Amino acid sequence: MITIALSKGRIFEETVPLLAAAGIVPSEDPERSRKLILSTNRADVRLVIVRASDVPTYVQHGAADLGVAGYDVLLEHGGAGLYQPLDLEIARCRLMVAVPRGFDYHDAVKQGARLRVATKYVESAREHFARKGVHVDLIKLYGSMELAPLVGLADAIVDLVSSGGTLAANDLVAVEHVLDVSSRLVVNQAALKLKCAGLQAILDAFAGARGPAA
Ligand code: PRT
Ligand code: MG
Repeated sequence: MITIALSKGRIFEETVPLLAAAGIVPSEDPERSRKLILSTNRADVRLVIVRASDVPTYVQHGAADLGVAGYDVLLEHGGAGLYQPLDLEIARCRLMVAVPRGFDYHDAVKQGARLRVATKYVESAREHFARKGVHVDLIKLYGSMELAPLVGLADAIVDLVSSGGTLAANDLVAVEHVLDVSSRLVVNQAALKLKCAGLQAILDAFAGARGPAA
């Protein structure tokens, strides 16, 4: 049995065509079903539906053989026990520093100000501000980062941006690029040895079906 860990939403939707290229068709839509284990058209392949940030943990411990996870999530997890053979070029976005419209971030940095930065991505943020020599106090949040500067919890946020609509709706502007994000295939290192033939066929199909390499 091969177990593949996916999160609902954009990752699931953008992985369906890659699964199809490997001859794998989920038997149910996770948006409609409450089941957390989904069977597929193949008796030897099943899907498990987990939180996006939990995908690396399931694969690391071998509860899933394969998974699809955002690079943002992988950087926070650290990647221990994971083989990362493929950038799937899906669920693309950018990790950005954003501030309320009218706050002069670059001037504050130039003045050597100590900034309070709210984010879910503390590892990536810490590394970014250290590289830039910016003094920050990081405040860990689990969601709705956009709210933090609006109610005085933080001066800035580090969050994912795709269309920019969420920042604009909350009167925030992106002021610095941290990194480009897309989702990657992750594989349990032991499983790759034990289930080599089955997993390699899926890896090859995914590699052939993904978008043009960046
Ligand atoms: O939702 P949940 O708390 O369960 O977890 P999650 O938010 O990590 O999961 P999900 O499914 O929302 O995201 C899974 C992966 O998709 C992330 O790990 C990213 O790698 C990738 N991705 C791509 C995004 C976005 N684009 C994105 N726009 N993840 C989140 N967003 C959010 C962003 O945080 C912000 O709140 O969408 C909002 C901004 O979008 P725009 O279009 O308004 O700019
Ligand atoms: Mg989300």
